[in-house]
Amino acid sequence: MQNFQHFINGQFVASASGKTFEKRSPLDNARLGLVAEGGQREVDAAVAAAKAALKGDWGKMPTDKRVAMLHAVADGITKRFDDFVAAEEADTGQPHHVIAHAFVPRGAANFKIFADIVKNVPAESFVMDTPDGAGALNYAIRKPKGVIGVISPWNAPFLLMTWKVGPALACGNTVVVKPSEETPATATLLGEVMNAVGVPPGVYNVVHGFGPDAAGEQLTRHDDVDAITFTGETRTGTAIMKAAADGIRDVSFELGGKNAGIVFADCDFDAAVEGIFRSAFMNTGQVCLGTERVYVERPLFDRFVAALKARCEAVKYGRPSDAGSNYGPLISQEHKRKVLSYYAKAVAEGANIVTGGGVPDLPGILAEGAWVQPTIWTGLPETASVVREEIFGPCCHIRPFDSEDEVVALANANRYGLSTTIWTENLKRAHRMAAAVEVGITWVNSWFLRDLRTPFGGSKQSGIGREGGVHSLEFYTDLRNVCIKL
Ligand code: NAD
Ligand code: 6OD
Repeated sequence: MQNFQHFINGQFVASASGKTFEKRSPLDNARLGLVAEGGQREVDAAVAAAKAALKGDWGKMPTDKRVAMLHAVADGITKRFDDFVAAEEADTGQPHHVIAHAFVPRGAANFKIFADIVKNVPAESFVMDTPDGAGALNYAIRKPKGVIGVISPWNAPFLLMTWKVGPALACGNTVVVKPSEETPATATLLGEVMNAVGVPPGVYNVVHGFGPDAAGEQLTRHDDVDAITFTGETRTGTAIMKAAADGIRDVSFELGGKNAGIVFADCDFDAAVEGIFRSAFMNTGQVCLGTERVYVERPLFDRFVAALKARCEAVKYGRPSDAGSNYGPLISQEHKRKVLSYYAKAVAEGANIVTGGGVPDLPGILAEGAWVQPTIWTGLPETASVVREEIFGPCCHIRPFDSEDEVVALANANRYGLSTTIWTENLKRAHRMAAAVEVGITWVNSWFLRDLRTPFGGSKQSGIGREGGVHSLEFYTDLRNVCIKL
């Protein structure tokens, strides 16, 4: 049993109310620990600490020293790599290789890369003419925005939280993080690294708790929070945007997706099957970039469906520590109920179930966990709820198509616009398709291949703004112009 406390002003503290909530394992529903349940008092204390730190050593720190400190944070994560991996595995139950090769290393990289970007990106300047002929010089300076409220989800908790905290701190801000109530572990552990490498108190704060009418909402409504960066459901984004309207606070939103995977008959077949398998089923389908809608050019359709089915039926359920296990549970019993309700809806809507559609038969205590089968459907109209709505589970609907125009129209006929993955060996077609799909991120012959210097975010109802590279600086700094008459 582990207790997770808030991290406020460099100290681990319980809630003033003494309130806690349980964290249960997704693997077997065992109680893992108790999490301090924050409320207004903890949010007030964390925001006050973050505001004070802006005036203290952190606010006065030269950029070079701040950059070096963030490199030390990254190194501190790497030094405690096994602890971070174990913490993330306990919180999410996901396979060891996903966490150890993707999520935790990315957490460390988020500190290094944005520190380097801040150090190396020049500010713009313009020399202008003036009537007296002497001219004037304009130059821009970037200042931190202030206290950033970070609200993060549970699906890749460490990667997604540090993806915001890294650039926010690199730009000289301070942060108050409200991690998902489902995944308290890595945000808490990061507090230990912050202290170990000498990050001043108040720069990084964590308040645990729930969202609506609780710590999350209280953070987004706090007068001294200068901007809010949020990753999570589109519906939650709507609530946060309303809260941010009071005080005209800036928001950056990475929201839901119902992404299309598009497979042309000229693709590298094995690579496409493997790519779509990853995009639909990695992390048990709990990836915003996942492809719950798959469109396959008709000549390849039957072969592709059969190959993906075989791939799904070969997954190895198990604990992260079990040798060879490559498929984990959903995050919680609540999410399992949601996903299974969609599995039932698919049946009611007349789907052909190619594989899955239920709960696997697992031995012993694992039967108590949040496991569901990887599931493929065919035969549904685009109006079916499982084809239109984000499920955020290990499932996809596959539909044949006959032309580029048709598949573009199908892919775009959705309120979300986060990402697409396109599989084709025809380069001209790849360019045409990438320009035609209404999404923030297109991958061709790949998926979730990330270069942190690139813009990342969603179109339509999948988000507001872009983060990544210099785009993160746009959100996390206040860009000011200075005009000097020469
Ligand atoms: P969620 O919106 O339920 O919760 C996210 C966070 O918001 C949690 O910390 C939660 O406590 C908090 N929250 C909830 N209501 C709030 C409120 N009214 N005010 C303030 N905070 C509130 O999302 P989730 O279930 O944790 O994550 C899954 C969702 O996240 C999916 O929709 C997925 O597509 C999306 N997501 C998007 C991206 C992206 O990059 N676009 C990445 C990951 C996840
Ligand atoms: O890689 C990233 O930076 C990122 N934001 C990934 C999002 C994953 C969604 O589940």
